[in-house]
Amino acid sequence: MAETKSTCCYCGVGCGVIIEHDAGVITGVRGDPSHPANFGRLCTKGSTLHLTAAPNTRAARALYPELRTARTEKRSRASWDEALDHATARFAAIIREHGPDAVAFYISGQLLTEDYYVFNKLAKGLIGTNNVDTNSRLCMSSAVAGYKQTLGADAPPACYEDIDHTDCLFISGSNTAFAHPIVFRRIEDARKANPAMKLIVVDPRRTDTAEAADLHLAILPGTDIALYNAMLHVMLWEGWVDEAYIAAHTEGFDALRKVVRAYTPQMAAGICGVPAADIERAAQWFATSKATLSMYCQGLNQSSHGTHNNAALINLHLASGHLGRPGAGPFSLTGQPNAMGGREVGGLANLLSAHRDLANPQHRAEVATLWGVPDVPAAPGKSAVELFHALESGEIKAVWIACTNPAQSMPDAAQIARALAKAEFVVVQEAYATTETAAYADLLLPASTWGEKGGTVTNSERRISRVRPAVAAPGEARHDWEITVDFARRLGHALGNSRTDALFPYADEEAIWNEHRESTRDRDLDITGLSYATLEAEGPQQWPFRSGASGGKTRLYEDGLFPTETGRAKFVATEHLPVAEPVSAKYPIALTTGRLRDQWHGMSRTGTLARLFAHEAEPLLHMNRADLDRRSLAEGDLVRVSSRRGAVTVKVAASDSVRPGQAFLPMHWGSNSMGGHGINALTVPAFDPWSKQPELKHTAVQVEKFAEGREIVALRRVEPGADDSAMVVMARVREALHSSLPDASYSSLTLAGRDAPVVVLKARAPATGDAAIAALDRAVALDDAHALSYRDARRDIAKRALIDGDTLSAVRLVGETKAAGWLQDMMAQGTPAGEARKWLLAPLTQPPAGQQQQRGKVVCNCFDVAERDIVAAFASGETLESLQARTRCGTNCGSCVPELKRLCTGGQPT
Ligand SMILES: Nc1nc2c(c(=O)[nH]1)N[C@H]1C(S)=C(S)[C@@H](COP(=O)(O)OP(=O)(O)OC[C@H]3O[C@@H](n4cnc5c(=O)[nH]c(N)nc54)[C@H](O)[C@@H]3O)O[C@H]1N2
Ligand SMILES: Nc1nc2c(c(=O)[nH]1)N[C@H]1C(S)=C(S)[C@@H](COP(=O)(O)OP(=O)(O)OC[C@H]3O[C@@H](n4cnc5c(=O)[nH]c(N)nc54)[C@H](O)[C@@H]3O)O[C@H]1N2
Ligand code: SF4
Ligand SMILES: [Mo]
Repeated sequence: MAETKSTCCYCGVGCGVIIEHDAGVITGVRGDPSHPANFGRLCTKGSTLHLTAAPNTRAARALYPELRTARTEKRSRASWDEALDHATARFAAIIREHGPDAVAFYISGQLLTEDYYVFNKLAKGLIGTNNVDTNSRLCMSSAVAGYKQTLGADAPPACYEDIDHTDCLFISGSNTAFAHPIVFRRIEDARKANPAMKLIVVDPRRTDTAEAADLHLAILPGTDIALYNAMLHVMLWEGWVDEAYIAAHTEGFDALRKVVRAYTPQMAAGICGVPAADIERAAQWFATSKATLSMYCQGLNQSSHGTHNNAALINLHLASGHLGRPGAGPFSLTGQPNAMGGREVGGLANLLSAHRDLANPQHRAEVATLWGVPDVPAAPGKSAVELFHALESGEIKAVWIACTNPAQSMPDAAQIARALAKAEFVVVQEAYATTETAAYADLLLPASTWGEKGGTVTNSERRISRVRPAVAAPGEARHDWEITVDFARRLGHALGNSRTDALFPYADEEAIWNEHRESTRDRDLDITGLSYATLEAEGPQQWPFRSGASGGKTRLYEDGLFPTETGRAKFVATEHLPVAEPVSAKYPIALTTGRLRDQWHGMSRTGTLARLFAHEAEPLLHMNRADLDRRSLAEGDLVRVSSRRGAVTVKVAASDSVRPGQAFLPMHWGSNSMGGHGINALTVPAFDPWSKQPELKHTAVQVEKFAEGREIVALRRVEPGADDSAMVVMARVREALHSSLPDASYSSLTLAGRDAPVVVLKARAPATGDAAIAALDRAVALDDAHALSYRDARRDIAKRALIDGDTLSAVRLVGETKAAGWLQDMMAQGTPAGEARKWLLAPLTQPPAGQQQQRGKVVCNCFDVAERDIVAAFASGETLESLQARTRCGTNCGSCVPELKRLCTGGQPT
C-alpha cells in the first residue's frame, strides 16, 4: 500500500487529504494532519472520496474520445488524433470564416491553476478572443467585483486562523455548516475556546448555520444592502465608527454617510422584515467587538446587485476599522476548490493573467509581452449568460466546455438546452460521461480527475496546495492541461501561427506553473518566491509570497495601504434595490436555491455513492407549513413549481426553515435526476451590472398541487461486486424512462442504501402501456419468469417483484405505490423477505408485522445513524453525550453535529 498527499476536490476550504492506494486502486482517504486548512479533518464528502473513486463507479466515467460528425448520429469512439484533428478543423474553419469571436470556451473553478492557465492563453494569446468565461461567473464574480471596487484588488484579506481571534463572527448568505463544513468545525472550536464570541447569521432561511447563531437575522430575500446600510446608520448615530481609520485609510465616506442617513433601523426593518432592535444589536456587536470577521458566500454573490451586496458589507469593515488585524476582515468564502486559482490566472472574460484587467491597455501590453504575442484582444469577452445567449443567436458557433455542466447549473436551463442544441460544434471535456451537458457533445473528451491528476489549487485563504496523482487515469482519459495544450498546438499550426510551439512548450504542469508565477511578479498576488519544490518541502503556502520572502502573507492590509491609485480603500455608496423578479399575484412565492450537505453540484461524482443520498433522498421543495395548509397540501404531495421560464414537478416537504411566502429547492437536481430541465428550469438569467453574476438565489414562482398521471416506482438492489454496477443499472433505467415514458410529468432517479445500493425511480406518466412497463422491467431485471406479478386491469394497477434467495432484489409498481417506502427500505437493508413475501404486492402503507419500520433520513453518514432513532432517543430523555457514546453519531467527520444539536434541543426534524 502507498500513500499520496493531495487536496480535496470539492469545496474552497481546500482540505488536505492523504490518498491510500494499492496496485493502482484508491482504497482509502483520510485528512492530512499537517494541512493548515483542516489539520486532519474531512467532512462527509471529503471522507468518502475514495468510495467515489472505486472501480464500481467507472461505468459513469468518460473513458475514450467520442465523436459524431452529423447531428443525427450517435457519437462513436474515436482515437485522440482523430478527435483533436476534427476539433482543430472545425475551430479553424469557424475562426477563418467568422473571426475569433465566433468560438468560446466555458471552463471551471474546478480546473487546476495549470489547466486554467493554458485555456486562457489558448483563447486570449493564440486564437485572439476573450470569449473565455467560467462557472466562477455563477459563483465568485460578485466577490471579485466587490473587493476590487472597495479594497482595490481581488484578494480576501483574512485567513482561517482569524476564526480563532475574532470576537464577533458575522456570517451572511453562507450556509457554512453544509457548504464549508470544516470551516464550521473551526468555528465550533473557536466558540468553545471563547464562549463570549458572538455569532450573527444573516440568512432568510433558518439553516443549521443560523440555528447555531446568537443572533439570526432572517431577512427577506435580497434585502442585504438595506440591512448593512442601516447597521452603518446605527454605528454613525451611536458614534461607533472608527473616524481615525476612515480619515487615514479610506475615501468616499461622505457620499455613503449621506446615503445611509435615510436607512434608519425602522426603515430597514420594513424592507428586511426583521425587528429594528435586532438590526441595532447586530450593529453594536459588529462595531464594538475587539475584532469582527465576516464570512459570506452565494447569498450575497448570486444576486442582480451582488457586487453592491459585497461592497455594502465591506463598507462596514472599513467604517469600523475591522480590517487588517487578527480576527478582523471581510472574508469571502470561495465555493469551488480552485475558483481562486482561476481568478489568479485571469480566467474570466474581463480579466487577464495575475489579476490584470482586460480594460487596462497597459495590462494588455504586459501580458502580450509575457506571452510574446503582438497583442491580446481588447474587446471584453462574453460572460457566462451572454455566452450562451450568443450561442443560441448564432453569434458564437462553437463552444469548448471543460469541467463544468452548464446544462444543469446555468440559470434558465431551457435556454441553455436550446443554445447547446443550436451550436454548430460542442466540445465537452469531462471526467464523467453521465452529465446533462455531455449529452449535447459533438465531441466528448475524457479527462482525468481527482486522484489521477496533478497541479495546484488555491483555497479561500489564498493558500496554494499541491494536487497529486495517486493512480493512473482510467481508459484513455488524459489530463486537462495536456488535452488543451495538444489542441492548442494543432490549432496554432492549422491557423498558420509560426509561434505556436513557442507559445505552448510545456513538458509538464510545473513548467506551466512556473510561467504563471513569472506573470505575478510585482502584482498583488506576487508568488515569485514560491516553487513546486517549496510546496513539496514546506507544504501549502499563502500568497503573496515574494521573491526572497521566507513565507506568504497571513493577512493583508495590516499597514492600511490599499492597492488603489491613492492607496486608500474606497467606500461605495450602495442603495437597496429590488430583486430582478419580485413576487407577484401570479408568482407569489420567493424561491431560493442552494446546497445540500452531502451532494456536490450536478452530482456527477457524489451521485455515484448511495450513502450520500441518505441525508436527502430526492428532489424536495421545502416550504412553510402555512403555505402547505393554504394549498391543501400534505407533506410528500407532488407540486408543480412554475416560474416565468419553466416548471418542475417535485415533492413538497414542510419546513420551519423558511417563512411563509418563501421556498427552497436544492440546486443539485438536473434533468438526469428529475426530468424536464432540472431545477434551473425555473431560475432567472438576470445579472449584476458589474460582476455579470446571475441572480440564482431569487426567483418568483407559483406552487400548485399536482396529481396527474399514474404513479410508477421501480427499484433495483445492486449487490456489492455485481457485474452491472449501480451506475449501469441507473443508466438503463434512465434510458427506459426517456424512451418508453417520454411524457412522464414527474420523475426522480436516485440511489438509496449503503453497501448494496438500490436504484430508485419514482415517476408519474399519463399512460403506461404494456410496452413501457416491459421496458422498465427489463431495466431493473424484472423480466424474470420467477418474478411475482399482480395485475388489476380494471383499476390499471400492475405490480411485480423478484426475490433472490431471501432478498428482495427488484420491484416495479404501477398505478398504486403505497408500499414503495418499506419495500425500498427492505431492499436497502437486505432484510430477509421471510413472511413478508406474501405482502410484497399488497397495498400496505406500513410494513407487515415483524418487518422493520421505515428508516427514513440518515443524519450521521459515517456511522449510519437515522434521524428516526435520534429523535426517539432524545424523546426518551437520552443526552447527546450518551447517544454519541452509544452510536458514535457525529464523532467522526462532525458534519452532522449542528443537526444533532438542533434535534437535541427539540428542533424539528427536516
Ligand atoms: N455540500 C456542498 N458544499 C459545497 C458545494 C456543494 O455543491 N455542496 N458547492 C461549493 C460551491 S461552488 C459554493 S459557491 C459554495 C456555496 O456555499 P453557500 O453560499 O454557503 O451555499 P448556498 O446554499 O448556495 O447559499 C447560502 C445561503 O444563502 C442564503 N440566501 C439566499 N438568499 C439570500 C439573501 O438574499 N441574503 C442572504 N444574506 N442570504 C441569502 C440561502 O438561504 C442559503 O442558506 O458551497 C461550496 N460547498
Ligand atoms: N439554481 C442554482 N444553480 C447554481 C447554483 C445555485 O446556488 N443555485 N450555484 C452555482 C455555482 S456557485 C456553481 S460553482 C455552479 C457549479 O456548476 P457546475 O460547474 O456545472 O458543477 P459541477 O457539477 O461541479 O461540474 C463540474 C463538472 O466537472 C467534471 N469534472 C470533475 N473533475 C474533472 C476534471 O478533473 N476534469 C474535467 N474536465 N472535468 C471534471 C464533473 O464530472 C462535473 O460534471 O453551479 C451554479 N448553479
Ligand atoms: S470541507 Fe469537506 S468538501 Fe470542503 S475541502 Fe474539506 S473535506 Fe472537502
Ligand atoms: Mo460555486
